[in-house]
Amino acid sequence: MSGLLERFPAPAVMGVVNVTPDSFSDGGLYLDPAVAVAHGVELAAQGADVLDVGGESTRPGSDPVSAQLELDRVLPVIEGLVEAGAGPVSVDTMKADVARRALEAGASFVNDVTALRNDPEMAGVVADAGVPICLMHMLGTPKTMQQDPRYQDVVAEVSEFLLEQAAVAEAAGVKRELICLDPGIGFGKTLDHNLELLAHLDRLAGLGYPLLIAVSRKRFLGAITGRDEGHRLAATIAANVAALERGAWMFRVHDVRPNREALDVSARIRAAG
Ligand code: PMM
Repeated sequence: MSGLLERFPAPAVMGVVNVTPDSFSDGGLYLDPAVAVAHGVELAAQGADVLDVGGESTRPGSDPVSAQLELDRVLPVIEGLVEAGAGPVSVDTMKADVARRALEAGASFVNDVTALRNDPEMAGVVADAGVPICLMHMLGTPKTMQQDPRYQDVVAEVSEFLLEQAAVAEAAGVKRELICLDPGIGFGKTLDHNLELLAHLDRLAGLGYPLLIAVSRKRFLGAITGRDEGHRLAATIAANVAALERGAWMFRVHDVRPNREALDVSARIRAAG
């Protein structure tokens, strides 16, 4: 089967479907499965290449949830999206059991914000299913990650971590061409850390794996613009276009259509150069 870059040509867009009461920008909006499915169908129509369904908030300070609660939230939505033909669907989870059940229900992509560190069985589940995985960098856990994060050299340390976790995945049998990396903007990073990572994304893009980036509506954009979660679209697009210019491949966003349009135009300009 083809690798990620063939399946999802750049710039690829991942639409966010959060089935949580407490995600930072859309918590509680899509707890009703029918509403979440309708939202996902709409994001697919707006040009999302993949829909990322998550049932556990990872906002700073958040507490973990049980696998059962996560399954109760995500399974009906994944099933509904697959039935509606809105896929492909990604499951945003750090638990192997949730990933396994989600894949059985029709998901075909795993997004693990702990990059296989939370659950020793995750790599095996992904390898057995033969599906793509996103490995994300996070310093600490969502509960504690924003308490004074420190690095000597954030770009080097994030790069080193991501390469180590990619090696863990490959050792477990995950195909190299199905692995993508994500620096985890906002996950144990100050404003300056986030900016440094974005400014030097070309170094991360040069590691040899496609690079996923998720800046959508995040707090660091509010720190710069003074705008709340509902008014960070222009800031999100600016950051995504800057990331595309530095070699990012997939863009995880809440607002699919405007990001899709901006990224497509920017990519065409790049290609003409
Ligand atoms: N951020 C959030 C959730 N999932 N997954 C990846 N791969 N990268 C991220 O940066 C990321 C993620 C938190 O944002 P949300 O609450 O808006 O979903």
